[in-house]
Formats: sequence, C-alpha cells, structure tokens
Amino acid sequence: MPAQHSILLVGESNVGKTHYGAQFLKRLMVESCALKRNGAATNLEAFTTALSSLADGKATDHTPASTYVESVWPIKDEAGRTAELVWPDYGGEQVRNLVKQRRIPAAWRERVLAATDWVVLLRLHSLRAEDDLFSRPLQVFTGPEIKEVTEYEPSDQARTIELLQMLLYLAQLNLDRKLRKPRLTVLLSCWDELETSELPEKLLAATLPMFWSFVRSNWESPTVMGLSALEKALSRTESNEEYAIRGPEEFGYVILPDGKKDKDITLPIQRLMAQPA
Ligand SMILES: Nc1nc2c(ncn2[C@@H]2O[C@H](COP(=O)(O)OP(=O)(O)O)[C@@H](O)[C@H]2O)c(=O)[nH]1
Ligand SMILES: [Mg+2]
Repeated sequence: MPAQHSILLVGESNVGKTHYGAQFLKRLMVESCALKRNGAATNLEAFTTALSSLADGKATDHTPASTYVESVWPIKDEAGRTAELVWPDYGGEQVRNLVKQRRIPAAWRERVLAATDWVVLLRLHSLRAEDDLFSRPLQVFTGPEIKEVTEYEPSDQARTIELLQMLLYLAQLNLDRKLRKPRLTVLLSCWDELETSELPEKLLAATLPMFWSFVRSNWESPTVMGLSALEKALSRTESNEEYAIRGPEEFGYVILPDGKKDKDITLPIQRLMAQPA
C-alpha cells in the first residue's frame, strides 16, 4: 500500500478553520464533493456545532479550546487513495502566543513531524497592512522625525513567517534545498471579503511580499488558492434565509491557482491526495 497522506490544517485564530471544517464535513455528508469519508472521525464537536448554526443560516460563536484538541478525519478519494485530515485547535490566541513564547504542545509537534502536507490558512482581510521596512520608503528612516520605538511588536506579515519558521523547525527539516515535502498549500480564506478578481498567488505576492518570498525560497512548488467556505458573511444572531432554505452545502467555493472558481471546497485537499505522499 502506498504511503498515506497526513494533511495538517493550520492557521491563527479567527481565520475560518472551524467554518471551513463544518462546510467540508457537510459536503462529505451529502456526498457532493470529490472526497468521501473513510471511517470515524474524532473530536467533531466544534464542527458539528458550527454546522447546526449554519443550517440555521448563522455563523457560530467562537469557542476557543483551552487545551490542545485535534480532530482527525479519515478520508478517501475517487481513486481509492486514503488520507487523514488533521485539524489542530489550540484555542484563542495560542498560535500568536506560540510564536511569541515559542512553546508548542507535544501532541502538535508530533503531528507536524508526521505531516506530508501543510495547509496554511491566511485571512488577508484581517491582517494589518501597517508600514514596515518593506512598505515604507527608506528616506522615512533617515528623515528628521525618527521617533523612539518603545515596544517592539512584529508586523502581522513577520508573525506569519514566524509561524512557518516554527513549523519548519519543529519538523526538523533540512533547508539546504527547497522542500518537496511537506508540500505547502496556502489557502487565502474568507476570499469573498477581498472583493478581488486577482489570481490568489498574485494577490498574496502583492499583499505579503516578504512572506511570499520566504515561501518561494523554501518550497519547490507551493500552491496558493482562494477559499470562501461561507461565500458571504453571516451573522451570529440573525438567520440568513437563503442559507436556511437552500442548505449550507449550496454555499462556498474555492479559487483554483488558475483563477477558476469551483463550488467543491474539498478540492485543495483532493489535489494533494492526487500527488504521491
Ligand atoms: N465572509 C466570510 N466570513 C467567514 C468565512 N469563513 C468564516 N468566516 C467568519 O470568520 C470568523 C472566524 O471563523 P472560525 O471558523 O471561527 O475561525 P477559526 O478561529 O480559525 O476556527 C467567523 O465569524 C466566521 O463567521 C467566509 O468564507 N467568509
Ligand atoms: Mg475554530
């Protein structure tokens, strides 16, 4: 039997992981996607809770885990290839803290080591596009108005790079050459908020140039796709009628690397499974 993919989905708090998982799960349940379930998943509570809110046309409350919890889903594709999808949940601000404090739960570390594929969710809309060395013209630094920097806080872009750096360090990878494994997919989540017709990769390169350059210098062939798990913003209190009538599985799409839009939000994972593990 060929080696199995172990696909790790990571991202900071509030990027849309739980809603993506809920929508993914619903697609698996109604079998309206390229993938199928292949056994019992563990720790589905957060996703099924989100799913019942979505069936009502509402977004779900953010309930951060206080400890490390992971949900593991066995899946298979149409060719019979199997994989496990791993959704780590480290609660609230833990990823930010991971980067700040450089501490990682042991169980997560093992997952990072074992993963054949990393899928990193980034929500560009909520990243602060503040000035840093890479966006501010150099003369600003040499001008007369230099203020004392009292507290150093890395930019959102730097913190995003740091997250990858930590994963790379944990996985004990040799960076002498560009990585083929683990494969890296960047999913630009909540794509609908961005109101763009740009290709995902171009948008990432333009918005986070330093991050994109870091990715390209470390990975052989990174993939960038857009993801809108919900297709539109939902309220937590007011029910969206269309959702309630048509069902959550009728909403959501991915933007493939070539810009094509597809309603099957499981495609980023299906594409990874089609490659050798
Ligand atoms: N507009 C829009 N909002 C989304 C989408 N997916 C999630 N959200 C919202 O983003 C917020 C965070 O989502 P959640 O899944 O809890 O993020 P997590 O902390 O990464 O698990 C929630 O308020 C969701 O309603 C999407 O595709 N489009
Ligand atoms: Mg969540």
